[in-house]
Amino acid sequence: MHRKNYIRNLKKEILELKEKRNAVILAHNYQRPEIQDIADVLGDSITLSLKAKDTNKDVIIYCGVDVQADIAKILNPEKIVLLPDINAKCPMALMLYLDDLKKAKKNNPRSETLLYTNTPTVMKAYGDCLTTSANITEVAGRMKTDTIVWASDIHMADYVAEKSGKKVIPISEEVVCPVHNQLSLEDLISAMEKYPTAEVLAHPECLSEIRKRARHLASTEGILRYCQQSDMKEFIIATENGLLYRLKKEIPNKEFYPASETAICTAMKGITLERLRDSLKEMKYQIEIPRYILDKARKAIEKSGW
Ligand code: CIZ
Ligand code: SF4
Repeated sequence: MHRKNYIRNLKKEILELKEKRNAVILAHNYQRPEIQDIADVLGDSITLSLKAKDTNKDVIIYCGVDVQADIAKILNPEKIVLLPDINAKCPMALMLYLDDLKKAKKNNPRSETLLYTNTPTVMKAYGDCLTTSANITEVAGRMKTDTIVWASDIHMADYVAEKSGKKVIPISEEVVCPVHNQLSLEDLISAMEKYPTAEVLAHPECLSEIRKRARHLASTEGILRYCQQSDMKEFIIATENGLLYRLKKEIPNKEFYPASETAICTAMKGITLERLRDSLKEMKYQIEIPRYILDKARKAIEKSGW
């Protein structure tokens, strides 16, 4: 079959199955273009989580990584939540160990613990608060202690310390998002030389030397809003490159350039149209979370104010 017809039929099949299952398709801003095109809702993890919490559909298909899909289940446990790719595991979350968290809590008994969305779900039973990149300053500000134990990316630890004025103690000095961590200053400088009139926008998971050169730091949704409202016409984007597709599509009168051609998260890209179709067809892979984790994680989210 001609490729175009094949894709058209595949999309038709997905839309029919979506109706049949009474499902909603949520897709992260780092997803492949064809997944973004077929999704009902696009967003960063907090946008998608809140959508999952409020949906009246029976099934939530989460096109993102496992630990984010788990949040959808935590916020709306009565629904069936499906992750179309069993291997969509955030490599940064896999760098975190529960033992390190327990040790850090023991060594800092008077500090509250803040966890990033992209941490193993079992850990979420041990955190006081839970945050995404979009609301991290706000959540850190709500916490009662001036010292915070932090489970996740070390660059985000610096970022939240700068923004909140609190002392932030990462549970491990080795945890980074490999996608943002490989985005080098050399890459950024060469993009800035190539596009001298473009404004630089970066995700807080970037290295400090990148963050310092950015006009604005935000989650992917925050970057999108900034570009919509700005008078500027050209932007260099320092985050996973899936966002560029959405920016170009939704803001066609402006220009967007990647800070690095290699900022691609393979865990996010494992979700394809075929896997999305199979997920709806066979109702796989269903997210299941033990009750004790689910209840504690939901409390941490409520305490965090989202
Ligand atoms: O919080 C998220 O969704 C992440 C990991 C990236 C972003 O800012 O969209
Ligand atoms: Fe994890 Fe980084 Fe990929 Fe996001 S971009 S899913 S934080 S590895």
